[in-house]
Order: sequence, then structure tokens, then C-alpha cells
Amino acid sequence: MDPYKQRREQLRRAIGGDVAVIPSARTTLRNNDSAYPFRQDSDFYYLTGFNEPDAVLVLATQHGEHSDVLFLRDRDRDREIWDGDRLGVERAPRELGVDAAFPIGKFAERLPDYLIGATTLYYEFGRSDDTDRSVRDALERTRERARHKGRVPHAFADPANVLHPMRLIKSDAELSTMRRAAAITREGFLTAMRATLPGLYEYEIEAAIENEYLRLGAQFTAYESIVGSGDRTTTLHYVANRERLEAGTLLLVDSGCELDCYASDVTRTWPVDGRFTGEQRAIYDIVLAAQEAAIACVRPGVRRNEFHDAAVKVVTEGLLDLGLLTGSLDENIEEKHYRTYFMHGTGHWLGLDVHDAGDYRDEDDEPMRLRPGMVTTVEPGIYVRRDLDCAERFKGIGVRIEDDILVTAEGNENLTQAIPKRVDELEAIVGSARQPALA
Ligand SMILES: [Mn+2]
Repeated sequence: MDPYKQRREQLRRAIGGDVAVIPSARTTLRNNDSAYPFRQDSDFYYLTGFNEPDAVLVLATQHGEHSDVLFLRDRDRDREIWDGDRLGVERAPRELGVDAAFPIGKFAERLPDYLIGATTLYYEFGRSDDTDRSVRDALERTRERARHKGRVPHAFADPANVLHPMRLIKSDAELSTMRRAAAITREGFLTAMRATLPGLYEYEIEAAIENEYLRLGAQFTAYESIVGSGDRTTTLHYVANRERLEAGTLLLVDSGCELDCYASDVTRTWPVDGRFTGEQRAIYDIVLAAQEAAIACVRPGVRRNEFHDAAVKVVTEGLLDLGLLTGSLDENIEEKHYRTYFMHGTGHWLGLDVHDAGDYRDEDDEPMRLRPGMVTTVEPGIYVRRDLDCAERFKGIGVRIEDDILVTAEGNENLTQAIPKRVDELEAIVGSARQPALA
């Protein structure tokens, strides 16, 4: 069965006798009449695989004939001359497997047919004024109609409550896309590592990595690439990428392609001139050991905090060894002193969104237990900011190492394992393309 149809069925069963309304993304203007690149809404894509704006999916359980209905833009020859083909109302049922399709302009008028008889409407108010207004209009029409006969939804729920737990567990088809995204991201990192030389600019490394993504068929980067050298390695979300690479400093690259709406998310840190200094190596070894300890914890039944705690322990021990923290291990962990240098979590869900849908805590408000099919990043880091009161020789060193880890029945699979991170691998590959710096 078509996976999108299957997900719609699963969602329909989950909402019992009720109705769900899931809008697509819309085009957003960047300036004047130029739009930002269109990226489909992840929930809508998950349920339809349909990549056009201005559409709404309705899952109905009370309607006699239609269980899933799509409202979408109709064919328009004039617009298609400029913007390319549209699927159109006529072809939608066959192409997408929905029971019925109508022009998006009929949404408010036709929605009451599907609302009547339902108790709860699953719709996320507050995302789009236009769609909110159409839904309110449709509710009003449904009330008018129901004065004579029928029931009107009187409870409202966020479809995320039902959909996002589904999205948390990836199917084989989703994992195959995520593996391909990881393979493309690998090519980007290898190219960026080979191209790195003192005197280049951060944006040249950004261009090298993103060129590979596009060349290999990825539609987007999954988020803005972070390409920070020198002191910028200690800025967690540095995305300006404008500075020159100086010999003797590190380069931190946090980047991933998005393929068919699925993200990859990888961080590697390497020396600009291909040789770690003693201090850089000391910090790097701690972060790598912390990441390996955390990954080793990832298996079904383990709670999310457990792999974070494993990373925190290794990082804190390492910082004590280097004299960047003082006192006992327990006290530094208890009092969270390690947060001076490692101030973020160790990972997030990954999937259609780079910070993917799905709760981090369970019904008892405990950290979520891992289950097979979940994908999480594991990404500890140490950042010795210039403004800290600590040994001068470590200042300006920031290291993060991040991989995408699939929870399997046996334990885990590192989807981004093939991207080099051992010191000897990095020292061999960095700068090996020997591109001359731009004059
Ligand atoms: Mn990440």
C-alpha cells in the first residue's frame, strides 16, 4: 500500500469518529514578488507526499463516501506558463490516492460536509490567518446546518498529539531516504575537508559543502550551515560564515543536506592547516570520547537523559584533567559546572525536521525511552570562549562532533559513521585537495 495512504489510514483510526484538517505550507515572499524557496509542511508531506503550496488535507470519518479529501490549486494555463505544472483537481485522486479532490477555493464551502457529525476537530489554530478564517466560517456554516440535524465539533485538538508520535518511529522507506541524505552529506564533508586551507574564507568551505549537496540531488540544506573558524567555533549557531581561515585554528562545520524533505545533521571539527595543536587535540579527544560513550548507550529501553549523562561524565572528567574545572567530579556534575563549556543537550530527534517532531518526555514526564525506529543526533561539545576566566592556551577552541543515530532492535546504527572523525583520518584528509587560496 502507498505509504502516504497508509499513514492517513493510521491517523484516521487514531482520531476515531472525528475529523482532521492538515494544511500545506504556503509560499512566503522574500521581497517584492520574489518568494523564499518553497518547503512543504512536514506533517502535510508525511500524509500526502504532495509538494505544492495552497492545499489542505481533510481526513473525515463521518462522511459516507470520502475518508480522505484534498483541496488544492486547480490547473491554470497562464500560471503554469510561468511557474510550471500543477497537479490539479482532476488528477489528484489517481496520483495521490485520495477519495476526492476539490479546488482550494471551495474549502470553506465544502468543509461542513466533513465536519458534521464529528465531536473533535483536529486542527492547529494560529498558523495561518486565512486558513483559520476558512475553518471558522466552515464551523459557522456547520452550526447553521446542524440546527436542523446533526452534530457540530465542539472540541478542538492539535493534530500533532496524534501525528508526532507516529513521526517519531521511522519506516524502512523513510530510513532509506535518511541513509541517502547521510551519504550525500558525507560527500559534502569530504569535499569541505579536502578543500580546507589557511587563507580561504569560511564561505568558500560553505560553498564547497553545499555544492556537493545540490550536485548529488539534495534539494536543500536541512538548516543554515554553520562554518566557523577560530573563535567562531565557540559560537553555537554562528552562520555568518564570513571570516578568513587562519593557520593554527580549528574549523567547526555543522551542516546537513535535506533530501526529499528528510534531514541529515552532522558536525565535524578539524584543524585549518591539517594539524591539531596539543591543546586542540586535548579538547578534541575529550569530545570524541564523550560522543563515543554516549553513542554506546543508545539502545531500546534507555532513556534520553542516559546518553546525555554519559557524555556529561566524560566531558567533566576531561575538563578536570585539563584544569579547566576544579573540584570533584560529582560536585561538578551535580552543580552543573560543566555547563560553562558544554551548555547544550546531547541530541534531538531527526527526521522530516532537523529538530524533528515528537515529545522528549513521556506521559509520566520522564525522559522518553528509546525505541527501535527513532533517530536522534548525538552531539556533545566543548566551547572555551574568549571571555572565560580560564587558562589562556585553551581560549578560542570550540569542538562539537555530531552523528545521526538510528535506534535498532539490537542497539543502534550510526547513519553518518562514514564521515571521518578520528584524528589521524582528519589530519590525512584536511587540505589534501591543495586548492590555491583566492587572491
Ligand atoms: Mn544537531
